[in-house]
Amino acid sequence: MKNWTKQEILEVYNTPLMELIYKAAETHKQFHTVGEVQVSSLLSIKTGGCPEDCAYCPQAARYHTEVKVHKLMDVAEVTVAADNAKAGGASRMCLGAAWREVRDNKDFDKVLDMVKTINSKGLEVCATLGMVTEDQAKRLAEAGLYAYNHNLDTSEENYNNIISTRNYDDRLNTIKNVRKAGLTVCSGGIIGMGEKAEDRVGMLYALSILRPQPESVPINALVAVEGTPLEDQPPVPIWDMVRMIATTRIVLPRTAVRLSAGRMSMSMEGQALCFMAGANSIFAGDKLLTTPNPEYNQDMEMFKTLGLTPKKAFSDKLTEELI
Ligand code: SAM
Ligand code: DTB
Ligand code: SF4
Repeated sequence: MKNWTKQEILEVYNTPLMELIYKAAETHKQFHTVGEVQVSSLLSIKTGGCPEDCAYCPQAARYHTEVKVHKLMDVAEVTVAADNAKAGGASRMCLGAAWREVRDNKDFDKVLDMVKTINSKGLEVCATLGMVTEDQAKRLAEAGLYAYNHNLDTSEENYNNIISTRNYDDRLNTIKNVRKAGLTVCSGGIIGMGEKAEDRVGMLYALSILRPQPESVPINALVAVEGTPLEDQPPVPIWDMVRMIATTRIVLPRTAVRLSAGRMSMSMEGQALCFMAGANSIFAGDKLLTTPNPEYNQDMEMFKTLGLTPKKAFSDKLTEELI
């Protein structure tokens, strides 16, 4: 496995676009099945009221956004959502909670029940619940969790311009705990927060030096939400998204690169370039956690037009290959 330097990643990132897409597509073809895209479902099981100050996030209690606080959902409601997701062709379901960290209480027991239930339906279950200890990660693994999402979001240098209530080491430490529990790691970030190309590269570098490397890397385009400090950020040019996905694909050849938030403002042609450049998955369903996402039927139309097929659950290469 190649040990990338920041300079080398920056050179990849700055490659003329057509050449970059071409190289990324070659890597994609070598390590993945062209045209296979995982349909993932996203559910906000606990919404809003979060004590953290992530500048991009509409769920932070301190910002005045339109998000309504909702306590932890019931297992029965989550079960219905999982059945619907499966019927819609999803092979992975991600549960998100607006928590700073997991606490050992009844709510956590409930989340463990949700994981058990969804896993028993043959879906890959992912959760993103904030910081976790090794013991908590182990309990999630025992309940049948497949992946834990914990994003680095940006470079270490830029981190405290975006978030002050925790630091990069806190994030890396949770990722370590997740690994020790034998879970697969999903960790990526956001572009369009006013960061420099060097920050995008710095984030990819930080992900590339993890051993094993993350099995899954979500690339989000900022959804600028009114009331958050980043509300006035201009939309990310589609070319930046394609460039970021292509660079991620080349630097992390075996990883599942996820075209995550921000598809509302992308054309089908723009998304096609993202798939060409190595994107392996989308979130389907008309809502992400709190913000809109393309209509399900529109995405299915896109799959038809582009000749994409939904990926089956648990068909990824083994973790050992990422070491
Ligand atoms: N509270 C947990 C945490 O922060 O780890 C889990 C949920 S949090 C909403 C999960 C991820 O969603 C964040 O790390 C961030 O990358 C992404 N996210 C949140 N708000 C976003 C936005 N407005 N645009 C794009 N991505 C966003
Ligand atoms: C990730 O990287 N993106 C998803 C998932 N992991 C949890 C979340 C996107 C959230 C977008 C803003 C919202 O809908 O609140
Ligand atoms: Fe809270 Fe997560 Fe939003 Fe940060 S990203 S404010 S930790 S829900």
